[in-house]
Amino acid sequence: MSKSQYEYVKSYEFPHSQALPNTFLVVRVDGKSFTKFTQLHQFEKPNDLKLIALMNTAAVSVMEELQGQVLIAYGQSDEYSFLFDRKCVLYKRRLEKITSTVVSIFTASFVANWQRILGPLEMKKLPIFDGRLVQYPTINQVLDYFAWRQADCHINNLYNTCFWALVHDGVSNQDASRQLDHTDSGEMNEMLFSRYY
Ligand SMILES: Nc1nc2c(ncn2[C@@H]2O[C@H](COP(=O)(O)OP(=O)(O)OP(=O)(O)O)[C@@H](O)[C@H]2O)c(=O)[nH]1
Ligand SMILES: [Mg+2]
Repeated sequence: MSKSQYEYVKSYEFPHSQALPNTFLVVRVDGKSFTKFTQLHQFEKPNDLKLIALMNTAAVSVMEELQGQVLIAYGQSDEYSFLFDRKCVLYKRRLEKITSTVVSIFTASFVANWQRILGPLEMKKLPIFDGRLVQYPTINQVLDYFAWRQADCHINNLYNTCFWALVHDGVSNQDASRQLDHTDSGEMNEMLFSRYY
């Protein structure tokens, strides 16, 4: 059978799926429904060191497989961001190819290293990650992007660490969240400082 009659479908692949020239590319992967996923596997709250090690291993796999293409990677919670240089020509800068490859390597490595890092913990549900790619024209925007993710990490971690510290003290989940709703970040910092130092 001739395949030529079908080849016209390729013309539907529009060039807009290509990144603009000379922009920095950031791919961020994020765990799907990890609120449930982490509960199901009873990972330690708010930070499970083994889960963090598994996420880091998956990120290293992305950097290794893509051989020098990723400038830096930054992870927090259930997400990881990967920065590609503005001169990057990987896959002719095709957005879907870059994004799907990063998500695929990350997820495959997460699954492949599960047992080595988490030991006998049974994988009760498939870990799924989504991915998105954003283009930034300037280095200042890239710096602001990573500052934004770090601020997110700080705020969430501060809140979560205080929340679970209160719960460990015997405060109910509801009362802990009610109490923290009336506590600003300075007070949360003080609360943790007095507890741990
Ligand atoms: N127990 C535990 N939970 C974690 C850890 N890291 C991340 N999480 C949880 O992962 C979730 C990440 O939040 P989101 O990505 O906003 O929410 P999500 O449930 O994954 O939902 P979608 O991303 O929209 O699919 C939060 O509920 C975190 O508490 C960890 O080290 N331990
Ligand atoms: Mg998520």
